[in-house]
Amino acid sequence: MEFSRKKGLHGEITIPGDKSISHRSIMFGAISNGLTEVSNFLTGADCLSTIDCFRKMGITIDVTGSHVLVHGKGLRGLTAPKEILDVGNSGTTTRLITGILAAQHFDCTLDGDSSIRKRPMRRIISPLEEMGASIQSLSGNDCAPLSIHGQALKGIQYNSPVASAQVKSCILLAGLYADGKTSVTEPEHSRNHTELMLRSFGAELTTNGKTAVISPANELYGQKIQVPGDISSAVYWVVAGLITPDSEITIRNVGLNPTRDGIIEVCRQMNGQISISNEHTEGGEKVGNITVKTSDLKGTTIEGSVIPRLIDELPTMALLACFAEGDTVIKDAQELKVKESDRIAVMVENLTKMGADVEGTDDGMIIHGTSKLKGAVIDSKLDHRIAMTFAIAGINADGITKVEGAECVNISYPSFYEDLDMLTK
Ligand code: SPQ
Repeated sequence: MEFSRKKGLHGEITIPGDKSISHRSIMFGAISNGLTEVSNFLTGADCLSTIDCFRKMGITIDVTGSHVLVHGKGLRGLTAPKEILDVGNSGTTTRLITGILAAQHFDCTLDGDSSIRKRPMRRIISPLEEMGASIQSLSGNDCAPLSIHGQALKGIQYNSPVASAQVKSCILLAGLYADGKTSVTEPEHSRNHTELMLRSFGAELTTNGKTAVISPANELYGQKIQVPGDISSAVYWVVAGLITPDSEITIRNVGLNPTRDGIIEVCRQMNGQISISNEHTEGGEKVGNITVKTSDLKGTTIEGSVIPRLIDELPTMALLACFAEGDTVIKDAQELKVKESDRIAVMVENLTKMGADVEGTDDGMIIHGTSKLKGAVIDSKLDHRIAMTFAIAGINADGITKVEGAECVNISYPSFYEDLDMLTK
């Protein structure tokens, strides 16, 4: 798909539902008693993979547009799948579902696409093994395909070496089935949707600083869930509004959970004109409208505890930094290397092709702002966040930018190009 320079992005936009919350609504609904009703569900390919996996384990799930009904069968109601569970491109499906599968009364195999087959699973296999689980990486490289032999589990106290909501959630889900309390302590706070949602489904879960503790559960209960807009999808319009001349964009109904809102803080630090209105709470999650205007940006350092609060937005923030005066340093973000692609290497390679002045480091990037990009052929590596970031780069560059594999936006934001058309008309 090709992109060329645009000016004056104006309008209001409503982005699709949050991917993390959409996945969890299916998983937690499936293992609860009764009906879970989900509104504004994200029908991106990743969340459809989660639905597909639970259907293969006997759960009826009705999808009508973004309205989803999950007919839960309780903690012990899943049945052995007859086929391999296909997680597609989704790391969240892989890691969270493994926590549930480790404790079932059946065996199964889980596999995904070529990107999933490279993503590290040792980070969940080790703590689950400590709980008594039996999980084998069939290629012997600690990646999918994974063969899971359901077992009785015991509660553990786990000190996670990484701030990862997927690791934390996997262990907490396994903890629902364990014989005693299970705790997870993280080096920094990662997103806390699992904690908030499991509590609302009836789990006994407490948090104390960076530690979450879950008790074994007898039953969970189906819930009504209103999914807020995904801040990780809002970031494309936030950055487009800040860097495209003569622009003002309002993004409505965005989830502003404090464990996810790092972009607001960093955009302000960079002198971005960004404001929040109509802030309120919906189903335990903070929500509001974000308005951005074209801004004179300055470089900054992005590091430490803010990193897990904007980890998926960092590629797009690196583009933002190209349009800031001075240097922006991104540190402590080595996790970027193990996402759908190596997001440090892919950003450096593609931004450099567009004429940006950027260096990759072991744990991030250093971007010397130049405010000038030129069109190039971009290999998205089929990473949705890379494809969307370079669409926004393309409308702010001289000449033509061609994004290869552009259709991968379907993973998290199927209507991305229609929304881009709407804002650039
Ligand atoms: O699901 P997947 O493929 O891992 O998706 C990504 C993304 O960019 O959409 C990461 F590549 O989001 C993760 C996120 O990075 C979603 C997530 C979650 O829902 O719990 C948590 C983060 O991952 P992690 O490894 O830091 O826990």
